[in-house]
Amino acid sequence: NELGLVAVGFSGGQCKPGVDAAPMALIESGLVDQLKDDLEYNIHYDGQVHAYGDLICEDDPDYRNMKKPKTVSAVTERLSSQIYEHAKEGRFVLTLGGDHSIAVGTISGTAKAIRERLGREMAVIWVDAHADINTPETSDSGNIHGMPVAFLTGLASDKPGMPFGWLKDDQKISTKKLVYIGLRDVDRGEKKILRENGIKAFSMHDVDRYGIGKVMDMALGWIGRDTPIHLSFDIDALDPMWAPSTGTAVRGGLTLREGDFIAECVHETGSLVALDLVEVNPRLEQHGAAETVRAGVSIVRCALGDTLL
Ligand code: DIR
Ligand code: MN
Ligand code: MN
Ligand code: MN
Repeated sequence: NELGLVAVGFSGGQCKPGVDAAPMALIESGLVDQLKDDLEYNIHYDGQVHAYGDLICEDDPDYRNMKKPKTVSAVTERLSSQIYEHAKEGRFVLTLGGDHSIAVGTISGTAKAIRERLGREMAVIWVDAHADINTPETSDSGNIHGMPVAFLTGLASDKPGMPFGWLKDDQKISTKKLVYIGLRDVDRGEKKILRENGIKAFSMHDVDRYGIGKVMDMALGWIGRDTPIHLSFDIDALDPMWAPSTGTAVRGGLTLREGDFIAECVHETGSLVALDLVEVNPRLEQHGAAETVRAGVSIVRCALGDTLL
């Protein structure tokens, strides 16, 4: 049970400071000790929360409507190789964010390692209130945390030498192997992208209609048995009742149990190779911060094999 842990204290993919404090808050609440002692993982961790100070670009003007393109590009490129180094050793990779722009780094790193090690194309389960599949041109905000899926699937790309030009084909994923759960705040341009590319998405409407048990059966059925899975979990998928301390909270979300259930089901497949937990912002809410951190710890424990009985 080898686990690579990467703590990413990065907030440059959106505008609210504080999301960089999440990895330390999660670790201080006992997450790493629990993974070691309760779940018996052998943890490979460099002991740091990476802030990538050397990569933060002072002169970083908007490019194609993206905010801080050079900084986010440099950080995700560095993170991609950190993740790859763990994944190529066959370790499970746990990334504690940070905002969701960091998924450009995490998913590109595991996708490449899984191709090389197993000769397989990896699937991604994206649990989020948002689809994060804006292209720079469809984005209203310019925040790159709303765009990672577009770059990872090749729906958006940059030429070599431009910000996300470093992303190569072997680091990308197929739109056919992507599944969303929990969506409820999807921009108009994103709806068009989802529709035109036939991307599988289970919104909160589907959770209401079928229940989370059936939704998970359908989501995992779409991916198919034995396909390596990267789970990217945005804490704002949970209802603000359970996770209020996040940058773009949206009402009408998953209960904490539904979130844990998703993580449990993905663990049970035996095919989970990596997990991102992102967008916990312990600086936003006076009272809700501790609760939000606790919800994050719970999701990670469930994805890593903790069971109720
Ligand atoms: C919005 C919000 N769709 C955007 N995205 C968020 O800025 O592109 N993603 N909050 O988590
Ligand atoms: Mn997100
Ligand atoms: Mn979100
Ligand atoms: Mn939004």
